[in-house]
Amino acid sequence: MTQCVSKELAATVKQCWRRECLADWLVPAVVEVQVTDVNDNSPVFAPSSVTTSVPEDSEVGSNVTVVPATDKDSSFNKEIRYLLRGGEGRFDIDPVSGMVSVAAALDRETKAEYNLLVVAEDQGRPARSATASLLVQVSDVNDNVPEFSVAEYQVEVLETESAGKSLLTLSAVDPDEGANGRVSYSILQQNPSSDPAVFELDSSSGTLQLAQPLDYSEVKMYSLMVQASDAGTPSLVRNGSVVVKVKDVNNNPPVFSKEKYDVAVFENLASGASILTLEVTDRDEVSAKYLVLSSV
Ligand SMILES: [Ca+2]
Ligand SMILES: [Ca+2]
Ligand SMILES: [Ca+2]
Ligand SMILES: [Ca+2]
Repeated sequence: MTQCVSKELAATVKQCWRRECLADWLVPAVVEVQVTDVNDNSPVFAPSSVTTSVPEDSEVGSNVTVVPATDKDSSFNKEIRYLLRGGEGRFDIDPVSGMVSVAAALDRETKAEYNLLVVAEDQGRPARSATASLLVQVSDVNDNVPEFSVAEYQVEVLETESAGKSLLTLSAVDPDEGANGRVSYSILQQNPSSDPAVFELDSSSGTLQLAQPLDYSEVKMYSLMVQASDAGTPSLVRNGSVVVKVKDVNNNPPVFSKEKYDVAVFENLASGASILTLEVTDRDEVSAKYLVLSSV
């Protein structure tokens, strides 16, 4: 203080002091002190780690979350601008509000979570910044229909196979999560139809079994319309088909049209002349052969 006061002024004050006139100098004054802010505080995230989830069918532009930061300085030194790092272009951030939004279509089956970094930077010179981690989990939506491994299943079965015989196992894949991807199987239609149904399908394993005996001479081929449905709400379904070919087994004897044939033949009949046509039927798909076992 002394250094700032001139020698002349100091001498005057001394003299005044001596002359007891210093009171004239003591004038009340208001001193305004302006403290200029220094950017000595970095933005602070609270909390600095956030986990949130967003449905995979969220529209582009829809809000995800805001990860706010504060800054104890004033003016530019506390004015925050937000930036986003990571996210493969799927997310955007509003630089002023810090609102994170969806920037491109999401698909949980392709990528189920994104690790993002939110950066808050004040506008001081030099600027100070802070980062927060943001984990965005993409939640499942039932957006996949179960798909059969083949469009049409084919199987051959001997007509003599008994009920309970496993014929084949259907398999449909649904990449959704939990109930949305849990597939169950059913037979919608059997052609030709029968009551009771000839086939049984295990709804959870997809195993197709024979439920009734077969008969090639009755039905040579069955065609089934099957369905795979997931347990989502609403459920998504896919139809498929199964062709079951019944294979003939020679399990029926040929049957003559008569038990006994009486025929009168002239004694002078030329050898090789035909005397009788035997009518034989066979329920199997084999041609009958004839043997003369004995002649009387
Ligand atoms: Ca600051
Ligand atoms: Ca999807
Ligand atoms: Ca599904
Ligand atoms: Ca899905």
